[in-house]
Amino acid sequence: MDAFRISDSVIADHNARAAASLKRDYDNLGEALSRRGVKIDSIRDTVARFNVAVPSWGVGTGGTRFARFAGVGEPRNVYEKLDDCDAIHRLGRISRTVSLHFPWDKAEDLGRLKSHARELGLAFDAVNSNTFQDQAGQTLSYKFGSLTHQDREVRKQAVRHNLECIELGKELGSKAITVWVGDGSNFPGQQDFTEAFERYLESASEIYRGLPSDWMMFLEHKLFEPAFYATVINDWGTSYLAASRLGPQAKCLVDLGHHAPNTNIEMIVARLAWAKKLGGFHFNDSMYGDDDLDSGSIKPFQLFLIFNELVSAERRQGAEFKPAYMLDQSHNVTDPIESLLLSGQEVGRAYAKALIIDRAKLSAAQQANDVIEARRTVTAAYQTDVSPILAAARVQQGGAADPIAAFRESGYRERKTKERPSDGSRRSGIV
Ligand code: PSV
Ligand code: MN
Repeated sequence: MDAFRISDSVIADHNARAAASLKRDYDNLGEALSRRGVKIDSIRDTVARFNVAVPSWGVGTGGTRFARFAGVGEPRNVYEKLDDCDAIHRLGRISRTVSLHFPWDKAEDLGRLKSHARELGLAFDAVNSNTFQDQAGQTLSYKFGSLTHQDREVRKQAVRHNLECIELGKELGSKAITVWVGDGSNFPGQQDFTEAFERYLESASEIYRGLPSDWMMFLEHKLFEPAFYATVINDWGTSYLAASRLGPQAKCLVDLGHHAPNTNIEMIVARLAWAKKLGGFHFNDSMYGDDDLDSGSIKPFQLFLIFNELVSAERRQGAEFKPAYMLDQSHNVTDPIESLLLSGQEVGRAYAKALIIDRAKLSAAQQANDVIEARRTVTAAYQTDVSPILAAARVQQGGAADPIAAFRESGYRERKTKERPSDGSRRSGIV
């Protein structure tokens, strides 16, 4: 049986119903923006070129440390995960790429995986390694660490896995590997901080030496969890130190959920961008810790301020500035496809709003210490409803005016529930 795919005609019918009101809203916004010196078509076209990768592990229902409540019609293998990523891109038109996680996404036949992605018009973003869990049949355990483990043999095994991820990624056309390790300690005195960091640098250099010349290695820091007392790559400073030591192909990856509460993440972004060490992002949102909630759902203003720094770096550095943008979320109580559609939309929204900031006015206000005018300039952009720009960018590329409404109209989930009867096993997500 051929897998059900959302057809162009479902999207076209949906768009036909939305066309008149979208045109009116777009024209009205265009007029308001032109009074502020902003050309709406140019913002729409810039937003249309933006890409944020979908995490393969995000299309299945996630879980917490306590439980996982499986959804219906969940993908059962990497091919079905790609099918869901295709549905997301067909409707949302902001996620042309998929970020794979090994060994979760290891396919027997890489050629088949590659051609499946090609047929769907998808490409592969950074690959992610996993040395934070033990896998079936694995010789040595990561219970006390992986790249930083005291035992050289465990470190070698973890390095080998990362090198294998690079090989798999090469086959698939990826150009980067993201390395996150959960290594650290749970109690004071458990680990020597200096020795653990030195071991990390030694292992990471071995991975770095395996990078093809056109690849990047992204180092992802995280404050805590699963290590609850001290984590080896705990913050952006440590990540920057390590990336600098490794060399120009190593850069830092900022996952929005990996900081202490109230951390000024936009400032970290500015610093790393200035140092030319900002490699990529994992977008999500959080209230407390690494909650992995939908992007823009809790702190949309922070997301906008992050994009303000990104646009500012883009203007300063031009084409040379090209971080890899990815979502990294866990969907526990929503349909993962709907969460990912909405998240792509919110990331695009933050970008569009940052693009319409009057930067000349902002800079003049900053120079003159006109605090209120500087703030008003930034918030004027934030308070503008850019929804018509996002919808027009999507429709221009064949996507849906309202992706979630179109997803529901398409009957995709109902079809997948029939096509993919659950076999009761846990296929994706983290518990
Ligand atoms: C760790 O919390 C992390 O953010 C890393 O990116 C992992 O690869 C991912 O989550 C696993 O869900
Ligand atoms: Mn992450």
